[in-house]
Amino acid sequence: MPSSSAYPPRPADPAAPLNEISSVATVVDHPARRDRPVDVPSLVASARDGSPRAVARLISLVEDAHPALREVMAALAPHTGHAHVIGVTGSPGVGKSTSTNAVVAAYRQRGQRVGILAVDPSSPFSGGALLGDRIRMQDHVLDPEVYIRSMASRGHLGGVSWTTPQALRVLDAAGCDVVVVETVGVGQSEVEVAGLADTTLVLLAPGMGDGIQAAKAGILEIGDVFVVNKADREGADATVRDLRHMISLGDRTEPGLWRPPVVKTIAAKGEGVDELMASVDKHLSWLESTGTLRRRRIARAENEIEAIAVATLRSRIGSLRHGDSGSRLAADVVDGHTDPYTAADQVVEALT
Ligand SMILES: Nc1nc2c(ncn2[C@@H]2O[C@H](COP(=O)(O)OP(=O)(O)OP(=O)(O)O)[C@@H](O)[C@H]2O)c(=O)[nH]1
Ligand SMILES: [Mg+2]
Repeated sequence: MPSSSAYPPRPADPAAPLNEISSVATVVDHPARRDRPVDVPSLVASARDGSPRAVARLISLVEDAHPALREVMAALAPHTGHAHVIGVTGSPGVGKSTSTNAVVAAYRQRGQRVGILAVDPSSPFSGGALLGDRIRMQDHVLDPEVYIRSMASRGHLGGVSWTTPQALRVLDAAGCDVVVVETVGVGQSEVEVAGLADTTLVLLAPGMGDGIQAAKAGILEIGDVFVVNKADREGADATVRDLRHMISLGDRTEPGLWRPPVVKTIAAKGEGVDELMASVDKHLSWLESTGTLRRRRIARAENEIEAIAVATLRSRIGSLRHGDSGSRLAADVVDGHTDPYTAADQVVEALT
């Protein structure tokens, strides 16, 4: 796949597996699917037993914002909180999928169950991204202890902040020890997805101005471990040096704070992956020993609650809009009988 994952949204790839595309397309085209009954208890039980099909169906329910989701999340709740969530972010083509593949292989060698979530916040289709990821992560496609899933997260109900945490819950409850979230696409969404992880890996490649680029994108603040991938290319050491320098200028050098290490890798050859794993392990120990893990997760849950609450309010406002009282209020504003602030107050009152 070329690194064209940003804009415009790419069309669904006709060669991608059908169920992946249809789970997205039906949201828009066939609302009837939302009414299909779901046997939540047995679906959840199958997912907990390790059925990839059940896990996939549960994530489709998330993507579809299916009415059964409330029951699903209630059933999953007691089984969550175990998985270490690792976010992988960086510019298109920097080697996120290749690195994910290598990291997942290392976890599999430790006998851990792994989930991989490729999130594309910029596209309402997941088909195109999936094909590329499947190729890059082909080492694991047939491994029953690895769940790979691409997710579209734009198009309904509020994007990344709404869908990704819920998909993470599914994978967590399904017994994953580790979930790797790769962000496809660029921009603010990288930062957003970093907020969902316990440990965020920021990937860079050697090249002019990469460091400056990183500082600009606010990426210096979100990285827990920096990875200079493609170290087989010229300039890797300079990029490492630049990054270390910039980190040392930041405010993360106080004692007790985590000082992000910079690791050099050639993901395509698996070089440097041991060191990367050691850094990730060390970060997890730090998270646990300082109580930061719990604090981060509480902050995450706050965001998640807010996203769901906002989505709920928005959909209620939506139904109001299509009702009589909505258009009456609007007409009053147009006719000068009331002002938009007063009208909005009435809408908010009606919701609560
Ligand atoms: N030379 C070199 N190439 C690499 C290395 N790691 C990955 N690549 C290549 O870089 C290209 C992009 O790698 P991906 O892993 O797909 O990158 P990505 O960041 O996931 O890309 P998007 O998901 O499209 O943003 C592929 O052709 C890889 O084979 C490396 O260490 N050295
Ligand atoms: Mg990728």
